Amino acid sequence: MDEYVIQIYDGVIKGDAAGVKQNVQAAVDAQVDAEHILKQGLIPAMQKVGDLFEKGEYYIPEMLISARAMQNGLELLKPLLASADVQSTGKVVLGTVQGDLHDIGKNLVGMMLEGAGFELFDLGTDVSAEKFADAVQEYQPDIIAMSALLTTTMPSMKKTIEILVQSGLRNQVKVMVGGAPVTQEYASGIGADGFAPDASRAATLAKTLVV
Ligand code: B1M
Repeated sequence: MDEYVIQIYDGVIKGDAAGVKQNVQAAVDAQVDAEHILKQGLIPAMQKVGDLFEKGEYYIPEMLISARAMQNGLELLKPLLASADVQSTGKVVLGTVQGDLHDIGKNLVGMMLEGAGFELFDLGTDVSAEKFADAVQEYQPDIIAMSALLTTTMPSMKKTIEILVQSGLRNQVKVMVGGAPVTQEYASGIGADGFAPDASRAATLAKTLVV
């Protein structure tokens, strides 16, 4: 049974999307538990990819390719995980803030979060403060994750936190921020709960925010 899982793990690290899909399907057909495939194969593999990125052995393209391979496998598992009511690591509402259309980094953060076992609600780009607040009420997430790539759109992160405070929602959700112009200092200044400089560390940070 673990033969499949080893191949899935190796496939994600190598970024072999077709191989991962094939092996996840073969494992499912062989009645390997979906949660086992996720927790012993896909999640540890993405953790390893994150480690390689943080050590400077993998770069953004390798991480993206691995994340896509992971997602190929995850898509097959999602319906099985949902019907088995498998506990996720937590729920995250993710989006690029208002006025900002950059989504490559945000998508990578989303993939790493899914790779870490989070249930993801991706609101896309150009997400207003009000839309983030509405999503907190609708999805009841543990975390709101905001990305900004433009210096001019960073204030929208502050505005979102203010709207959460005004609507009485701030205490029920953690807020994490990131994106090339964002710094730890800025995050602390606007009252965010955390900042991560890259997608790998975003997944690590999210895990610490839900314990
Ligand atoms: Co834009 N753009 N762009 N652009 N663009 C930048 C960001 C810029 C730095 C280029 C430059 O001038 N050197 C500059 C911003 C300057 C600034 O304000 N600081 C800029 C500009 C000015 C603009 C326009 C205004 C240009 C114009 O029209 N005059 C315009 C704005 C449009 C808008 O958003 N309203 C614009 C448009 C575009 C394109 C549409 C052409 C395209 C976006 C395509 C897309 O995303 N679908 C684009 C691109 C591609 C870039 C560059 C070249 C690359 C950005 C990228 O995807 N990087 C960029 C210059 C550069 O970086 N070399 C640039 C790769 C990605 C993986 O990294 O997004 O940083 P990044 O994400 C990282 C981390 O930041 C972190 O993790 C990710 C992975 O490790 N991270 C998080 C991101 N979000 C996080 C959230 C977290 C935690 C970590 O927690 C929640």
